[in-house]
Amino acid sequence: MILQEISYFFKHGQSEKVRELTLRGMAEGVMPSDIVNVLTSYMTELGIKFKNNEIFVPEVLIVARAFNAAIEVLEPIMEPSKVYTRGTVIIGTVEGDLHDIGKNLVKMMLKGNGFHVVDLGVDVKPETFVQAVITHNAQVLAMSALLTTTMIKIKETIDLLVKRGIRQQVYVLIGGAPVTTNYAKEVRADAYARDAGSVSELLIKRGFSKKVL
Ligand code: B1M
Repeated sequence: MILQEISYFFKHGQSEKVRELTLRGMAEGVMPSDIVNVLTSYMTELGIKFKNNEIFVPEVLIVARAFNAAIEVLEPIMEPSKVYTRGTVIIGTVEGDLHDIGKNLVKMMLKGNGFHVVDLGVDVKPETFVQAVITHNAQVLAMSALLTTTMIKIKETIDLLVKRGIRQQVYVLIGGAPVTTNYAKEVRADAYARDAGSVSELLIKRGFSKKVL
């Protein structure tokens, strides 16, 4: 019932209602993943309408805000243990790109799986990513790109890591709708993850294991 209510208000872009119902859902023991599934399945529908010019940027933006309102409630619940970390991840959406829903989901999953995450937000310049890797001595750099026109920024960031001589120190993980395994190979990223759920699994398989703080 509560999932249906969340779905209804989400489709109508009512952020406050979505926030309130997500809080209520948590109190009533609803699984966070069930709420995320309700939200993401509608985002796919929305994408088709957007592509077909049935809805426009303002409507999409309103729903995106409602999505992030739910994630803000769910994120602290997914906070990692205070006694261990699997490493530091720098995350952001590449320069020129304002899409942050997928990136926020990836962040939430990483945190929930014990990674320390530094979120640089959206429209992140290659230089900013590289500086953050150095400043935080990060083990992983996670870049999200949703536009075919901004994917190139992933390559530019990796090239800059090479130029600064730190490419080997950081594991580069990329994702986002237009990104593929082949693209990851082409730009010499270490890995591509198809969805937020597979990111932590992939990193843990690659040896990012728990370190006691
Ligand atoms: Co934009 N947009 N948008 N948009 N938008 C797309 C991406 C588009 C495919 C829509 C379409 O035409 N069908 C299209 C891109 C076409 C292309 O390049 N091939 C598009 C366009 C064209 C644009 C504008 C140019 C439109 C315009 O202004 N005329 C403009 C660009 C603005 C900019 O960024 N500079 C624009 C604007 C916007 C809004 C601001 C209105 C809004 C974003 C709001 C926000 O994010 N806060 C928006 C939205 C919401 C979308 C759609 C509808 C939904 C994206 C989304 O959030 N999906 C999208 C259509 C679509 O994707 N179906 C579309 C839900 C989310 C959970 O999925 O982000 O794919 P996604 O994340 C997935 C995976 O990709 C993966 O995990 C998630 C699932 O678990 N993932 C990673 C993502 N990042 C990852 C990183 C990883 C690993 C996995 O490791 C690091």
